[in-house]
Amino acid sequence: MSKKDMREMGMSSKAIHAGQHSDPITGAVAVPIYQSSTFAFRDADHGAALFKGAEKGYIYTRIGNPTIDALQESVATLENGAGGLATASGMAAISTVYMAFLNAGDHVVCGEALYGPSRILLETHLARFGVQSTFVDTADTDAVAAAMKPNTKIVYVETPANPTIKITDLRACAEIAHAGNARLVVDNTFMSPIFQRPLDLGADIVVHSMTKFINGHADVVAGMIVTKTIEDWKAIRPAFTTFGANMDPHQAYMVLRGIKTLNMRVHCGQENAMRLAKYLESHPKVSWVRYPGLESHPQYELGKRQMDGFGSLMSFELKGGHEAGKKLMDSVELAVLAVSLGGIETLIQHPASMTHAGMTPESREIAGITGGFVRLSVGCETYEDLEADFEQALAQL
Ligand code: LCS
Repeated sequence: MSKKDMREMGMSSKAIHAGQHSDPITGAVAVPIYQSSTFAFRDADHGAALFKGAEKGYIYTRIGNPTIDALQESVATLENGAGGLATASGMAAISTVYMAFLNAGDHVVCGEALYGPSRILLETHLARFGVQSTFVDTADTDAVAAAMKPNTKIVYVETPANPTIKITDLRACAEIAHAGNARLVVDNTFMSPIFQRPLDLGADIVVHSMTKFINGHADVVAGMIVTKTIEDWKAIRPAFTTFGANMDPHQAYMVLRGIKTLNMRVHCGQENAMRLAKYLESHPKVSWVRYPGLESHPQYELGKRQMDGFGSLMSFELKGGHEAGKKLMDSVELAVLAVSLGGIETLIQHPASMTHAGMTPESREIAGITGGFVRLSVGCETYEDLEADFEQALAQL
């Protein structure tokens, strides 16, 4: 099937088939793991032609590998992008985009509440190289516009954001970024391409922690960059290969295996999340629940407009504060107390003492991450078992 035909298919067909062609030599249906660091040249002329780019082929796995290529094509097709670059981790994807496009003296507008290290990367590390950043609530598009400077090169947005589940208007942010000659980079980890395709909404680059939904089985750390244009893909590649952000072929094989069931998993998780969000919202020990599928979400209408689903991530606040937050962590039995998210299993964590403990207390307060704040990634277990687990755990508070 040609690449063009695949792009016209439904999401499940894409997830199962895009990039995952039968092996031309053996007919293997599953993409083989080309676990080789280097590739032999037929002769000196062949080697020279590959280096010159006059002939297509493989040289060295940091630069290209057939198993990794299959995954790049798979995710780029799902995201409607021109090309993908698979990285060792989600953080490697984000830092590679920055390394490719930023120079000393440039400026980034970034969401104030997002995955902790994504902020620390700018605040602590890129600042050492003369890159300035302004952190704003990107759900407030006026604040994004006000933060733009003549030297702003990137607007970086996570939507829904980790862990506040705030939603950012991607079309509006794309317009603001482009009016200032900057690129809009979107972390699409929380939605996966099944529920949100930022490139279709005007973004220039999507990054993923594929550690989460795309792989989905809590057994791989991996990332991906997808560009809207082939020019941006070519512009990122030198930083990608030189800084060494590439993944390993075995990692690529694992993610290719996981991605086949992406569509089913995210729909199953969403169904459980919707029911559990309603249950938690009506529970007397819970002050509020933030889930994009609840009409009580302040940006419910925006979410419905720009997303094809609501996902399975939510946050909620316990009335009992920090102590209740920690007690709930120790009381759940089926939900697993662990960081990360987007796996087939339900994961729960306490951001104030775990993922977002590295933020200053002031930044946490601005972001609304209180002591009683809980983040929940709902998996694909039998719903009744999940509700029963929360029933018994909340009874212990
Ligand atoms: N982007 C988002 C939205 C994330 O949630 C994470 C990791 C990353 C990027 C980084 O990806 P990694 O390098 O780990 O593949 N989020 C985590 C979390 O919330 N708990 O543990 C990891």
